[in-house]
Amino acid sequence: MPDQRHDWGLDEIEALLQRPLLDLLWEAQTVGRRHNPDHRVQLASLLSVRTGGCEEDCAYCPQSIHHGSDVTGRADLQLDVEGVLERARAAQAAGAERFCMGWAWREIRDGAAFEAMLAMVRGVRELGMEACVTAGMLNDDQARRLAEAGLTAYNHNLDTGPDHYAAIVSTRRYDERLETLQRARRAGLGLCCGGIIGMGEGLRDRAALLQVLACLDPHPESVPINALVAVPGTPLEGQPPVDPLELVRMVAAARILMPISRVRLSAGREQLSQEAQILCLLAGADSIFYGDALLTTSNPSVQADRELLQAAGVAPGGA
Ligand code: SAM
Ligand code: DTB
Ligand code: SF4
Repeated sequence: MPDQRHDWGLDEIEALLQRPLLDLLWEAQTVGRRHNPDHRVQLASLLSVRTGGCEEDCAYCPQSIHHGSDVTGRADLQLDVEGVLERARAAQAAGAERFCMGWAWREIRDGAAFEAMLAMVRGVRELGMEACVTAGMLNDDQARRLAEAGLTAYNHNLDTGPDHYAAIVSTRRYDERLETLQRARRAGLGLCCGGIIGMGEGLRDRAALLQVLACLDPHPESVPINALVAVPGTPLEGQPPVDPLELVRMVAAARILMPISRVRLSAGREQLSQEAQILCLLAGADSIFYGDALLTTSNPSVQADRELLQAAGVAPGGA
């Protein structure tokens, strides 16, 4: 594809993020329409299979044992295979094409919980849905077994730029995140990898995150862009809300840099007006998380999202 590059420079991306908004939107739409002519929006539903009790100290995350947020200590909260597949069937009946499952783990461990994860992946794929798992670091054998089970993509976010990372997470290195991504890729898995804005980062950190993503070859097939949900009890609880137009810019830049990737407008939509969300769609977002909950926080209702798509005049689809 002539418009896919993997050699983006930091200054170039920073300049892109600062373009006059209407120019940025115009270019993002031009790129987006070339690859998704009807601008179909994929609906993905999310389920937390294993909630809370995580050893990592990610400053944004309510599931870390290091923070005083609500879900801490609910380490026993683990759903079983049939319960998860029931939720997947319900999500499909409501219109979702992709089912994403989360485990609050630092890394995957072998044993009954991993065997159950594989069974969940097989079950979701048998329904004809895409399946995505996010469960922390993994080894080569685990990646291979997930691929064999038919997993569509492994989600592992880089969250922010390399220089800002240590201010957000101290229990693992950026390099370890990149190694996990490489391992998933080597096993033949699709990648879902993105980040969060609103964590006190500068424009250069946002550009640096986008640079790392866009220099992956191939690009991640799926790029979630989250606005921080500032959860009480987490170290980032006092962060000011993200300016919606900053999110629009981030989505537009991701669309231009990674033309054929699915750019997912992820956490933080509840804080956005319908108009701001439509601007994000216009900027190139072609997927949303659909369903009343994200992992531990709430998401706009299914009804509100039906109204959003109706107001924008876009049809769901595009698996
Ligand atoms: N433990 C695994 C990991 O960290 O890779 C998987 C679960 S983790 C909750 C998945 C992603 O959710 C994180 O990488 C982060 O990008 C996003 N996330 C978590 N808490 C968030 C918040 N409060 N606001 C926005 N995004 C958040
Ligand atoms: C992603 O980038 N965002 C989703 C999904 N991938 C796993 C998770 C958002 C979590 C928001 C906070 C919560 O609900 O706990
Ligand atoms: Fe939360 Fe994942 Fe970090 Fe654990 S590794 S604290 S679940 S973001």
